[in-house]
Amino acid sequence: MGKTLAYKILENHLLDGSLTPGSEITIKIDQTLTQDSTGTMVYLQLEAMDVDEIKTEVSVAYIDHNTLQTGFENADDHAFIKSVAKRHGVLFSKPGNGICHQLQLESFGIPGKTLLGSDSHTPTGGGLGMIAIGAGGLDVAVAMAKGTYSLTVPKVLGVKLTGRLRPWVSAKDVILCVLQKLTVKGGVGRIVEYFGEGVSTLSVTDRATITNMGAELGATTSVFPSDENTREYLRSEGREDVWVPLAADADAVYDEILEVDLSALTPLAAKPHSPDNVDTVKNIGTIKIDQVAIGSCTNSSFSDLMKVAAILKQGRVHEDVSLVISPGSSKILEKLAQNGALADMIAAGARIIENACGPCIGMGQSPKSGGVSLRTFNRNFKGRSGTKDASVYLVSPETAAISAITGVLTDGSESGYSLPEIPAENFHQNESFIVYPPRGKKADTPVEMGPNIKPFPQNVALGDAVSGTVVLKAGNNITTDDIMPSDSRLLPYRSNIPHLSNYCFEAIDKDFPARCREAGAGVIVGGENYGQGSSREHAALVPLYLGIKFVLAKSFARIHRSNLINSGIIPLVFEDPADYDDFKLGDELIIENARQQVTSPVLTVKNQTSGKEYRALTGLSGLETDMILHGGKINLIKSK
Ligand code: MIC
Ligand code: SF4
Repeated sequence: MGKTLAYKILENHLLDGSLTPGSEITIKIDQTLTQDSTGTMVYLQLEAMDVDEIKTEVSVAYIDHNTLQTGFENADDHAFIKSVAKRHGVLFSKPGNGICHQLQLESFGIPGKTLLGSDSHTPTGGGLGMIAIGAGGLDVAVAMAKGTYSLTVPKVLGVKLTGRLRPWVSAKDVILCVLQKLTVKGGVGRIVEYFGEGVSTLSVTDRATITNMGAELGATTSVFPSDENTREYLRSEGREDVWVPLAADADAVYDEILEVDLSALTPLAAKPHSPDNVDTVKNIGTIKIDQVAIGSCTNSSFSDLMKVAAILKQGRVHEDVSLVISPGSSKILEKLAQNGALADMIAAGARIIENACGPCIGMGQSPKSGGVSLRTFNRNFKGRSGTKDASVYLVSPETAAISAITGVLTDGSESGYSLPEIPAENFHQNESFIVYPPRGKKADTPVEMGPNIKPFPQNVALGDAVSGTVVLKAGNNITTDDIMPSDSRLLPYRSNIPHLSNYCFEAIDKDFPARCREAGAGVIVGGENYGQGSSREHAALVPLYLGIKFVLAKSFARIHRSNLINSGIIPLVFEDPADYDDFKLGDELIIENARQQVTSPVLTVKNQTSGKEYRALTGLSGLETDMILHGGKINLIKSK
């Protein structure tokens, strides 16, 4: 039986377990990446583990999220990360170098290698033929310390690409189409692997746009073959020597197959407030827009921005529109400056902002009240832009640029504007933004710890009985942005869990923190796909700090579920989803004989308020059970 590419790479890295969907394996991790908003926790944890020497081939610490520096907090975090990176031989990418995923692709990604990153969009590396997985910070710290990562073997969903994209239709429309078909939970428990003759029509950066937004499907990761286009991309980056050809066997068997005819696609948009709320630009109609934001780890490549410049050159930004552009990396910005494209953008009325995440994570550029914003980003969750009542649509760079000129959502193919072919360019590595500390045994250099950096909360071993009050009853598709909001106000406090705890679930229920404090011990009841979105472990650490003991939901998103377990909070799934309706705020719940019950696949939760009993699925692997028993991953590691 032929093998999928995903399983071939996993097999090459397999250290323990067998490649059977649903079972637990441990794989070797070749590379790690961190970014600053999750990175302070990662490096606090790495320091706490007292590691002698990191085990990865290359580990990079990027600064790209918290670059506003409105107070000392961000700069203190940068200094802390830099100092710990230096001790452990972790490369440090300075603020201004660009967005972690774009930079990893350009400078470090290697086909066939594994990458673990403390950011949910780490699968961007799948565009180069890597198995690149997003994880909580603690998992990344452990991957650096031990060179390993444990995961549940996903199924492989094959996406067969046929045909070729027409002008004004691009990679963003491909992934929006897949999201429309599969929804934000369609990828849970799956690796999405692209194959078919359409693959060769897509460049590496097109592929990276698609694998990047595989995160929005909830997939473990997404992967493309490594072919001549991959070689061409690596050559353009001066790294052809790392190229290897990789593909699935011709007779590979996929668990499921989805077919996408590239020729049949038209420009698409994800409407407010979910990346799977997709329709054609034509069907949505010519809605008036206030803001256009081009950039983010999804769509900030050189060719994306060259297309934008070519479109803008044919007109000027509409008088009612604010257009902001953030290039993906310093190299891209440098090249745009050299070849004149930057001048074309500025002449058309674009505002050029820093090469960083910026508006994508609400660090500036919030739209006006009730405003309509078109963004080339990957998430349009309510309030994420920093404006609660804004309507954010996710679109391709082509659709964004043409709409910035017309002032209304526009299908470029019907606009009369032309879209030239973008010639390939060669890049040189810009070393000015990277600090290379020596590799080897941990150096005895000091750790720089600013006053905003507080210790992270730690759980205690599981008790014989676990009880708590229902402090929140949440609906479906709760995001980590809902659980622990992040914007220019709160991102500077990613190293300060006590401060963040005052804002947990702020937009959904502002009384949540007070209710938790009053209850002492709390339980969250959730719907489907609880915890979708980012990898931020703050969405588990803050609830831990507020006394949450377990979460009882209809289903969980992958990374958040792992983060809960790493923190010693039990994620339980209703055996009968209809039981959800029975629970209400203030119910007193108890799991009796918890230490024994968590070791079996199903346990009993007693509602002491109603007197009823409910069956809940634990779904814990052997390792996960151990973590829950010990009160989290760090305690488990310490116990060994
Ligand atoms: C995001 O896009 O939501 C983030 C900000 O990059 C997060 C990481 C974080 O919350 O720090 C992610 O995607 O994991
Ligand atoms: Fe940064 Fe946005 Fe990408 Fe997250 S999704 S890494 S905030 S650009």
